[in-house]
Parts: sequence; structure tokens; C-alpha cells
Amino acid sequence: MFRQAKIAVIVPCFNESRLVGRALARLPEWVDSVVAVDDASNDCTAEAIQAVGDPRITLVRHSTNQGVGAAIRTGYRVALEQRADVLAVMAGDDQMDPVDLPAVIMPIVTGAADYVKGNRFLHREAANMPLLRRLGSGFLSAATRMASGLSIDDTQCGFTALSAVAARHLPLEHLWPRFGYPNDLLLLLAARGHRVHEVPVRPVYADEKSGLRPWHIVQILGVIARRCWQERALQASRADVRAQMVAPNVNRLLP
Ligand SMILES: Nc1nc2c(ncn2[C@@H]2O[C@H](COP(=O)(O)OP(=O)(O)OP(=O)(O)O)[C@@H](O)[C@H]2O)c(=O)[nH]1
Ligand SMILES: [Mg+2]
Repeated sequence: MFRQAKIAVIVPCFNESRLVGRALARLPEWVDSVVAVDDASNDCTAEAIQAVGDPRITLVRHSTNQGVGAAIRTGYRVALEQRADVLAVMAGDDQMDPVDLPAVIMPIVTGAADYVKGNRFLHREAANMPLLRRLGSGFLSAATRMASGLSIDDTQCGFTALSAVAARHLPLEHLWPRFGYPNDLLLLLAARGHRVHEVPVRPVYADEKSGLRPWHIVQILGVIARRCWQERALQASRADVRAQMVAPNVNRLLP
């Protein structure tokens, strides 16, 4: 527990047998549950998770590879079933410093925010981020800001926390399954008026391997455009329903 709140940490993993044990072993003792999602790895990721021997860990295995967004979606579902209050996400490649976890969950615990994103650009070690990552993340953040109206600078950071209350109100089953999931989730949150905060987190670039490729930028722009279009269509159909409900009363008032 952290200030009376039940904290779950979701750990998406794909071929992380080398690093996941190290990432899991560093989680603070006040974390109540850990949902490690093995996204159909073809190495010994599941065995490495089991070898940690931490009773807080629930290991979930996808039978086919579905992508990091889908792994997080599974983690959210399991953490909600476990009745967690705060759903944090920390990647299985040990790229998130647990020292930053209290700052990431605090706005959810105090009720100041519904979703918190780590912001690597605000950290004093921001210069450690590779230049291409900084440029790509800056560009996708600008596109997501324009589409969502949210004031947010590091959309691609995977270190996050979501309130269970907000999670239950979101159509998470429709979240984009692969790398565009952070942008898709921000658009879903913004369209429903949820409060999003950013807090500084340490950018860790060490001995991990990234699955991100330059062409993912184009795919993520497509995810942003698709979600904008879907949310606009949803709002237009809701406005139609409201107009139809009001119309009979208006007619009755006419002489
Ligand atoms: N690449 C990839 N990662 C997945 C998948 N499913 C789950 N993951 C996990 O999602 C996390 C993030 O994936 P990365 O490829 O490192 O991407 P990233 O950390 O957002 O990007 P970098 O900042 O470049 O490392 C890691 O813990 C992966 O193990 C998948 O299908 N592909
Ligand atoms: Mg990574």
C-alpha cells in the first residue's frame, strides 16, 4: 500500500529474459501486486519472471505476440480484477527507474490527476536520451498535443500511472495494440475530460534493445488520425441522439 492506495505495477515483456529479472527485483516493497505480461516471447522470459520468486507477481502469457499496447491492456484488466487503485506501467527492459515511481503515482493517489505520464525531457539527465529518440518523441508529442488539446511533451514515455476509476470508464479493449498505444490512450482520456499530468522521470538508455523503428512514426500518426476520426464520429452520433430526445419537447412548445 502507498498512502492507503493499492498499487499494481504492470510489466509488458517481449523477449526480455536478460533484463526482466533485474527490472522486477528493483520494485519497491510497498507495491502490492505486479502483473508481468509475457507477449509470447520466443526466449525464456516467462522462466526469468518465475525465477524472481516474488509472491506479488502474477505471470500472464499471451499465446501469440500481440504488441506492447495489447500486453498493457491485458495487465490493466488483471490489475482491475485484483482491485488495485493505481495501475502503473514499467517496461520489462529495465528502462524505468523505480526511484521515480512515487512521483509517478502520487498525483493519482492524491486525486490530482487521472493519468500520469513520465516526462524524460524534464529530467536533469534528459541529454542521455539518443538524439533520434528526442526528435521522434518531440514530433509525435506535438502531433498528439494538436489532436488532443492536452498540454503534454513526452507522449512516448512508457512510465505511466492510471487511476482504476478512470480505467473502468475507458474503452480499453479498443486500445491500439502496438506502439501507438500511448497516443491512442491520451486521445481517449482527453475526449472524456480526464486530467493528465506529467512528472520528470530519468531517461534510461543502457544495455536494452528497442523494438521501435523509424517507420513506426508513420504508423503512430495513422493511429492518432484514426482515433480523432472515431471520437468525432462518436460525438456527432451522441449529439444526434440528444437532438432527437429534445426535438419532441420543442414541438410541444410550438403554438
Ligand atoms: N518491441 C516490442 N515490445 C513489446 C512487445 N510486447 C511487449 N513489449 C514490451 O514493451 C516494452 C517496450 O518496448 P520497447 O521495444 O523497448 O520500446 P520502448 O521502450 O517504448 O522504446 P525505447 O525507448 O526505444 O526503448 C518492453 O518491455 C517490451 O518487452 C512487442 O510485441 N514488441
Ligand atoms: Mg525500451
